Amino acid sequence: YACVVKAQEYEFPEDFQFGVATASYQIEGAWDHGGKGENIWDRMTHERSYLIEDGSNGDHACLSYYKTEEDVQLLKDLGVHFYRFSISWSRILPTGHANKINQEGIDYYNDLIDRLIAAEITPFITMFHWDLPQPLQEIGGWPNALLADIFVDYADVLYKVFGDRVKDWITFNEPAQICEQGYATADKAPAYTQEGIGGYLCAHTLLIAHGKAYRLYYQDYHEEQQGRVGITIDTGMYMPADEESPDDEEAAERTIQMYYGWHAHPIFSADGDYPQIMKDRVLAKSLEEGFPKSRLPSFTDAEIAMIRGSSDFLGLNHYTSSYCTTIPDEWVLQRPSNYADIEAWCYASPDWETSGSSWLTVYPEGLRKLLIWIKERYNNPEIIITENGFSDKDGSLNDCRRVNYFNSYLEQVLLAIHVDKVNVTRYTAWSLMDNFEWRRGYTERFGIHHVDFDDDERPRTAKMSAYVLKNIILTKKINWDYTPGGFSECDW
Ligand code: PNW
Repeated sequence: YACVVKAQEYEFPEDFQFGVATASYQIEGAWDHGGKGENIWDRMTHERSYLIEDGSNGDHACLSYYKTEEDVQLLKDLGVHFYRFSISWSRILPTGHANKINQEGIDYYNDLIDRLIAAEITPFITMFHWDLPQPLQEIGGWPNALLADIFVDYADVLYKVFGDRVKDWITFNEPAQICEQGYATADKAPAYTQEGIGGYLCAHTLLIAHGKAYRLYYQDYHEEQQGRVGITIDTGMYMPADEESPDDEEAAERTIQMYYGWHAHPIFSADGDYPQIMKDRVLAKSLEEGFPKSRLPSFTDAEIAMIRGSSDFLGLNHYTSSYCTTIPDEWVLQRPSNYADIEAWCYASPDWETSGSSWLTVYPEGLRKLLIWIKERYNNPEIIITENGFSDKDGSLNDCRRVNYFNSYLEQVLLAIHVDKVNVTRYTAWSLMDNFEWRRGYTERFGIHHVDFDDDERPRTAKMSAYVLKNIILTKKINWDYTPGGFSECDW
């Protein structure tokens, strides 16, 4: 409680920046308009709609492709410093390859970028937020190592056409979701189930692709454009179930190293490469299983050096936390998988508030602990929180539970900045508006603006949380007593 009182006295630093995020497939719609090619989410939702909770898709989503002016107005009304959005690869390069550029796609993003800049809102671009061009899936998708160079060709086009005005780039959004869920556990497109293998191959390609895209920027563009390139990696905070137990301590550390360090260690650690514990464990398990070598691919020394340090900031997506302990023997999977390689059991405390998403429970202190963990392990990098947010199912405008989430997580950011001296420079709320929540379709809402998906016009309406964030941006403080006009008071 003392901490909470203190947090309320702290202010966000003068140059601290706030923004909101979205992703192309989740909001744009116009899936086959404007010369756009097909991507893996189009294909999966159309051919296997049973994989989506409500059988829906992003064909129309929030119709943001047609609503640039209106969306920029929402951002202006919020007073955000930046807008994090992603580019649909197949809108720029319909086949995925850089031989044919779709000018209509370029025009769409140029218009968005220009309107943002006119409104003094910094465009913060994610190059890849999951919507891989379908033709690239047909040659294997990310587990095909050759995709790294194809991605770099795409990045080259983006720097060339938008880099005069865009200074903040994120290569990939969440390697773990793309790779483990896309190619191993089937929770994201293309929904493959190559457990213990597909995720590792995919992440290996992604890390090389990221490193090369970063090096390309510094070789050909940085001198003239003066921008920055980073990556966004997601993780929960993993904590020992029993703080006194060394076994639990190890289970938690192993989990974060093999979920988060898997992607962060090669880029942000002093030594580079995958975490030692991950290399050791996957090798041992692989040999036990009869593989001739580790299922985890290895980097050459040149690749380790190329990837190490290839990020100007550490982009962090964080939503939730869990407690970890040793997995009971009878639960250990008897087949290769990342889960079995980690061999820990992590769960949310039953005391934590739940949300509209089964995986998301509210534990604000976890964010502060995670920020400290990152600061200590990776030599105090600049951290940009690129996503943080809360879902519900009812979509209520008087969204007190979302307001509680933002207030309490932002309090922990304040404590991390002022007490722990963590270098956090930006905070991004997910999401500007309700949107297509991947396999959950439209059943879970993360927006600070409500979207009416039954109305062909997809009208947006500000929720209470939008006004509360606006007030935080304006005052640089968290005020639990603030109730915006027209809303009813929350009962804390
Ligand atoms: C993010 N987890 O993904 C994505 O970047 C967004 O596109 C998405 O809409 C948002 O979260 C809400 O789901 C994550 O289980 C999903 O830890 C789940 C987890 C992490 C990130």
